[in-house]
Amino acid sequence: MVKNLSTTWAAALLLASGPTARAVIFWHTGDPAYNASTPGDNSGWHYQGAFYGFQGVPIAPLYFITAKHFGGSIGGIFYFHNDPYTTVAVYDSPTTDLRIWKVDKPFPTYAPLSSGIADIGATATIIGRGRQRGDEMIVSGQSKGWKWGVADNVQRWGRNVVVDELDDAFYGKLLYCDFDKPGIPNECHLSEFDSGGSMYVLEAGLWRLAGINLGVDGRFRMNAMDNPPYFATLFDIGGLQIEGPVNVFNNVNDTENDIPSSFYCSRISPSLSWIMDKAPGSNTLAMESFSAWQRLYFTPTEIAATATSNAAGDSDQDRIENLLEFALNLDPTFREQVTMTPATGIRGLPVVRRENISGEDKLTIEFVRRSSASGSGLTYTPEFSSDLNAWSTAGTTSVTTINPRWERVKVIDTLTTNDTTHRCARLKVTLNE
Ligand SMILES: [Ca+2]
Ligand SMILES: [Ca+2]
Ligand SMILES: [Ca+2]
Repeated sequence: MVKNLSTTWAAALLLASGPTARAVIFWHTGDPAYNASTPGDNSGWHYQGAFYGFQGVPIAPLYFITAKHFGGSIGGIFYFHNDPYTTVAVYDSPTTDLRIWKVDKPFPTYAPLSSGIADIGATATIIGRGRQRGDEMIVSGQSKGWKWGVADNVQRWGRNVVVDELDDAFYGKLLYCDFDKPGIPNECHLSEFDSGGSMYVLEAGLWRLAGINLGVDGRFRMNAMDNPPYFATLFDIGGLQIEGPVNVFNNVNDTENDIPSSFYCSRISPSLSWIMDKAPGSNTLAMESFSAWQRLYFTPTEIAATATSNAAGDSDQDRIENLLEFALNLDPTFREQVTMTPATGIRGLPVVRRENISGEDKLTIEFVRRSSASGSGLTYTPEFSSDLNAWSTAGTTSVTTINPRWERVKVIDTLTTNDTTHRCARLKVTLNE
């Protein structure tokens, strides 16, 4: 593949068959345990399943998507939160590295797909199970990045900014990110065994699958004596040689500015019609009941141990019961008490404020709510009180649709600061499942 940067050079790739994407690697730390648990923001982590040491993502009741290039065969087991699904059929994209597998029983829920409108320039969440960071690479006294380290198959997440789409003659339309120094918080690169892992972008209030990890730039060498060539996680390839066609190496000038290496994901949006054809039910929002949601965060063993996973449970010990984690778009496996951002928030505890409304000071309560069409079985009841004893549901309610699953609700109290000296608001959530 050829990408035009400040210099033009050819890039080879592939994160599985030989060098295919494995674990996420970071600019700012080589700690192999870093970001090996949920980011807590529902940005895709819980949709990742395990398949042959790689990953895949459920996209419809009976289908998951992954990379083609690492292989697999019918009868292979896909593990979704330790729940085994047996593959019964496979469909290969004719123009990309995407591959869809059919399984023997339905997934409880599945990932929303990106339409493509928010991909370019997005701060994406990248998830994979690839290698650790290896030895530092020094060229002419300057640090350039790191060679690949050991493979540990640990699922990690990072972030990067999607630079652009690239049309590759062999792999079709790709999204790519540059590994910048220092980049954004959690700036990451990919390596061998990250293949089949995923890129998610935030679109219309939901993190959606935008790409499947494919490959990286490389191989590299310092000069013809530097044998054999290798893959590396480089924030500056200046002064090195990069492989174009196999075994043909091109010099990259060492300029004043760093020339970052990149990683590539097979872009989902140009393949949507193929995906919907092969995976009926994909590109829709799954109906999400409490029991379906439980299986997105907990293993069958944890669900059997009901005190961990049931509505009253609080497995992450953040004092927010699972029912409220479900109702307010929180992560029941991530310990935090975050309040929703007024007017724009998509997750968090209700925000209660005193606001000046048309010249009078009143209490308001604002929260995210699962829509009645989303299958949640929840009822949300905001209430006001002057004495914590008598509670009233009276108020002026406005509802903003975020997406078909979520809406933002704001209720303005009927009383003003002239009517009462004390006023409180609360949100009651009940499950009618
Ligand atoms: Ca970057
Ligand atoms: Ca909790
Ligand atoms: Ca939590």
